[in-house]
Amino acid sequence: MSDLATRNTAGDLGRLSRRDFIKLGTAVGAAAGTLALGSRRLMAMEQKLGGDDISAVTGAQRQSVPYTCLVCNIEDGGVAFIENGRIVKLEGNMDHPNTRGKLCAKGNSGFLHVYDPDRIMTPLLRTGRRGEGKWKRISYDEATSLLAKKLREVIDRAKSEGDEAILNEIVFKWGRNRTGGAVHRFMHALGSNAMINHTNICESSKKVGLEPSWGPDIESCDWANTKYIINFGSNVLETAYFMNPNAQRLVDGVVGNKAKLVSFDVRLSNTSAFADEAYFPYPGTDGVIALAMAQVIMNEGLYDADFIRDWTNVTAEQLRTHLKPYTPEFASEESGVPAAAIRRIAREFATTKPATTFSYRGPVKHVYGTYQEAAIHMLNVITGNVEKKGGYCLPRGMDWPQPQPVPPKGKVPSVLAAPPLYPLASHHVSTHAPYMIMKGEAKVSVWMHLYDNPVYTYPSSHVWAHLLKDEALLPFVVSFSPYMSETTELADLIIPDVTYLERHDPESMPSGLYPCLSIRQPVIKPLGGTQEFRQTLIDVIKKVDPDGSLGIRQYFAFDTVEDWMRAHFDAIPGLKDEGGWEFMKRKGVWPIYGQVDKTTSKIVDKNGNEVEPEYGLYKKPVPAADLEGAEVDADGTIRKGGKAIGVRIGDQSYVGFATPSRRIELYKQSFKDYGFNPLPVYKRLPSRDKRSDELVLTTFKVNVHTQSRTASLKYLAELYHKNPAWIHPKTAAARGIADGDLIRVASDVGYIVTRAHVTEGIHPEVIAISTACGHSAYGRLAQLKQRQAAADWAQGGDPDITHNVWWDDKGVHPNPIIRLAVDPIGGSQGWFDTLVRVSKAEPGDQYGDVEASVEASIKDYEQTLRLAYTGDLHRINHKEVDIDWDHLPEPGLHVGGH
Ligand SMILES: Nc1nc2c(c(=O)[nH]1)N[C@H]1C(S)=C(S)[C@@H](COP(=O)(O)OP(=O)(O)OC[C@H]3O[C@@H](n4cnc5c(=O)[nH]c(N)nc54)[C@H](O)[C@@H]3O)O[C@H]1N2
Ligand SMILES: Nc1nc2c(c(=O)[nH]1)N[C@H]1C(S)=C(S)[C@@H](COP(=O)(O)OP(=O)(O)OC[C@H]3O[C@@H](n4cnc5c(=O)[nH]c(N)nc54)[C@H](O)[C@@H]3O)O[C@H]1N2
Ligand code: SF4
Ligand SMILES: [Mo]
Repeated sequence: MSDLATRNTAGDLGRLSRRDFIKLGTAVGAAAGTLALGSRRLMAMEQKLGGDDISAVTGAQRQSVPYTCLVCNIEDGGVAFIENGRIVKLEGNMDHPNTRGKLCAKGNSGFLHVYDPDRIMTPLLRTGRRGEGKWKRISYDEATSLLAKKLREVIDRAKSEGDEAILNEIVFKWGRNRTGGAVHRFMHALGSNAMINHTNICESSKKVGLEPSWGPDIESCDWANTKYIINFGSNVLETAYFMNPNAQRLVDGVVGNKAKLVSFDVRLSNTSAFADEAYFPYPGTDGVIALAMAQVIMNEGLYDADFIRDWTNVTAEQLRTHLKPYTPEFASEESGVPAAAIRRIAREFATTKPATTFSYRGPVKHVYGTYQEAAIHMLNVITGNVEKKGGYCLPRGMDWPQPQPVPPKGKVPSVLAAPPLYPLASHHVSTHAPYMIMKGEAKVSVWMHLYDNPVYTYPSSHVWAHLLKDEALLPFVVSFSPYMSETTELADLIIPDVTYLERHDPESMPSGLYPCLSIRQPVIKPLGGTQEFRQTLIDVIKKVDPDGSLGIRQYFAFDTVEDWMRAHFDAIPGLKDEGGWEFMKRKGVWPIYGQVDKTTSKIVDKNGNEVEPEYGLYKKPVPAADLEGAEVDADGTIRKGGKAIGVRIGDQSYVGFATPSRRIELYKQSFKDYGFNPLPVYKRLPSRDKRSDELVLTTFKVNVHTQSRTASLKYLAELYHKNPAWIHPKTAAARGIADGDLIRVASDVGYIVTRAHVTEGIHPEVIAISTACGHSAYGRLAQLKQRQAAADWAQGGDPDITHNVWWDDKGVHPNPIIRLAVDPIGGSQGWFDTLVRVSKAEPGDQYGDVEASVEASIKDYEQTLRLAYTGDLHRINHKEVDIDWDHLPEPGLHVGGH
């Protein structure tokens, strides 16, 4: 009854017009004698989202500036509201077609990055031993001169010795790089190819499972219009790629469109909790479940025969033969998911149209994760759900031109960037860098880090600390971080970047079905004379090559950072006519497709009609000019100049997919060339055969934190700051562990001491620990040292942090005990394969204790190399592949991954 009453009231209020509000405001205001202010405040209450905003305190109109979020990497569109030069609020940009005016909790809290009292406000030069915490403040001018001098020394040595390989001693490692090509420009200008990113600890086996098959590295599901979704190990509602835009549309689909959601996760994630059906497979068995579903679909004739015939490089018969071993009963034995459920879900998926899968790190962060992704992808292909409304679509991003001239790549491939034993791993194998350097396979003179915290974020993270402390192996280490992270504190020189709200970047993220470009721009003047990374690059290059005689300076001929941005955006047809860079500064995003309908949240035109996204991209016609002089093969492939440019079906010529045959290549010849199975297979992992006293350790992300970056944001830390280990009641009871008990979690490289969170929401053979807590650096709040004095390079204090923190548990970080184990195909770290022994803490154990051995991790490295295509275990694991094992391609330096 009261519920109804509340709703009625809300309904009446909802019908009040703007005029009514102002009238009301005037009356109230007049009575209080504050007419003008009263009405303005009330106008603030009825603000258009993303539009005008008025301070409720002073009545002042706030300035609004659009930007692109980067609290996580989904790149939502935002609008910052500024009052007296200070950011007071962030909101979603209503013009961004995928964000639709909504930011998540992290996005809303992002301005705290700017005002983090422990932010590094000046370049710092190390004065004590590495990691001792002794720094000297220097100017940006001194800092960029020092870095330029170190780089120039390498260049001069390469010249005098006539050996360009020396240039690869300049190494750049990034984690989150959203610079729109700036780092590549910088490194290639210097002549080095030695660039590595974090993608192999992120999701690279997903990418390698998809790219050779259909071109891009990810899918974009049409959540809102679908009728059936199978989620394999992604946590769309709180993490996952495109988290905020995907979560919005997942809810639209499930609630608004009555789509069914079936979710596979080893624990009850918030996404699984929201699903119609949730399953808890044994870790690393999603692939066999997908293969069994594919078998059911093929055997029962539920597949899309036309799509397989016209658009793949396999026949239905070939698939049926390949899938023969993967019965639902076999999949059930491996995964623990009932065979009847596998069969029924397969039938439902194939007969409910449209349908789509979505998958993220759950299936791929295992050794052989590439096969798992390829198997899941195949379900969409054989049911013909690809690029359909409500189906499994290609990602839609947009490109921007690079300012001319663009430097060519370095002349010599880098062994760090493209390890020879991983020829299919097109996204680097960055976990291997420390081991390769320790073994003398790569020499480093200058090591630069951007947005990168391997001492916290990598598996066996202690190995990175070990490497970074070694001044012989890494003689000069530079960090561009504005925060004193676990990694940055081991640098020699820090040249702090500004925060994402104070700098320029071009952006495009395929976070929905509407492709768009967006920008980052300073929404306020960078605080305290700090300088953005892009400017630092310009300054360094100008100092490396002061007179242009090295031929490097020409690539950085920008007077200002804004000139650089103009060069990107003023050259885009269509955007240029609307004002180019000036348009982007005003709107933050382009194109503007329409507006967000207030009741349906769909993008509509000015008449209220939905602006439908484009579907069927692969069916666009090949341009007539391209067809001139082209030839058509017997199988319909259109070729020109030796290259496939499309597919001929009947009398139509379609562009097809971005693969060598323009079809979806479920059969991957490149895999076979190295002795891997060209079609997706299931490989039983060692974790499946574990001892009964062992558990599989899984880590996961939570909705209000991003990687290592947000523990110092008060609003978020208050919501989530400790991470006890999830453990099943039966598993806990067998070890005498009760909820809240201190426990030891030990792998073969070390142990941590943490607490137990006993819950039924987890597979009994799994223990799960969230990531984002347990910092040993990253400012005072992250370490719960908020009462300590600020460092002298920081911004000072924030009473909300020094006097208003009620919690006394910062959590325990699991990464030191996570074992290195890499997928030999995609080169991706098997995060979820570490076996651990869990027991009650031992006498003397303290909460937060961590022990980890570098020697043990080196053994893991040697072990994982045995799986690489040249290794002995590879042959044993791929006996079924019909290949001349004595004539595998020689490992060699290759250009992949540059
Ligand atoms: N809030 C938030 N959102 C983020 C990020 C963030 O830091 N915070 N980071 C962004 C980035 S970089 C990424 S890569 C994405 C990652 O997005 P997700 O992949 O969605 O997130 P994860 O937590 O890494 O892992 C997903 C799930 O896999 C489960 N899992 C583990 N092993 C298995 C398995 O064998 N099978 C199945 N089915 N499930 C398993 C875990 O329990 C976990 O719930 O998130 C992005 N979005
Ligand atoms: N146990 C466990 N570990 C994981 C994961 C997991 O699921 N479990 N997930 C993994 C995944 S998916 C990923 S993508 C990686 C991410 O790993 P990383 O890319 O290493 O981590 P981030 O925390 O995103 O950012 C690293 C650093 O960027 C710097 N930084 C922050 N803001 C700025 C800025 O404005 N400018 C500049 N220049 N620098 C800045 C800070 O020093 C910060 O520590 O972590 C992985 N680690
Ligand atoms: S998901 Fe949240 S933090 Fe990530 S970009 Fe979007 S609003 Fe920002
Ligand atoms: Mo990631």
